Amino acid sequence: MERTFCMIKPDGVRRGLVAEILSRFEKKGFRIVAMKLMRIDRELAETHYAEHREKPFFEPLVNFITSGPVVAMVLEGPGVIAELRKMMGATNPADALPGTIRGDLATSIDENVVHGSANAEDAEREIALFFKAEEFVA
Ligand code: IDP
Ligand code: MG
Repeated sequence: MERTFCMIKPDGVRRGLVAEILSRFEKKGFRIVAMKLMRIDRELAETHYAEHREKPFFEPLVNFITSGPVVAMVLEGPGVIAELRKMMGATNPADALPGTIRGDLATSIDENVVHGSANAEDAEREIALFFKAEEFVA
């Protein structure tokens, strides 16, 4: 069964959107197989977002993602990697359609509420980066 990595970013936690977002995943039928409230340190943030290291928004992105607790999770379901990306909506909330998480709940590209792995390779890498084997339900 396919798995992906998802994170409710610090703005989502600060704004009290955790239940709203988890509710969407549960209603959709994704299985939550691991989940934790955690603080991301600088090293983890820089590794997680390594693909963006040369981008002008890298420093602000790392500052933001380490600015408060996040809810990290692993979701499981058929086609869950692409399905989650569809539910999240476009990276820039200005382009995200109504009905998507970013379309409904976010207004800024800097603080866009959720992260979801972009593809199977990223999902595998990000799951391993954030979770140990014993953190998964049987
Ligand atoms: P994604 O989160 O939809 O996969 P990515 O392109 O992987 O989007 O970018 C990672 C994160 O970096 C985005 O979610 C967003 O918070 C931030 N970001 C991406 N592009 C920009 C930008 O042009 N300006 C500011 N922040 C950006
Ligand atoms: Mg991405």
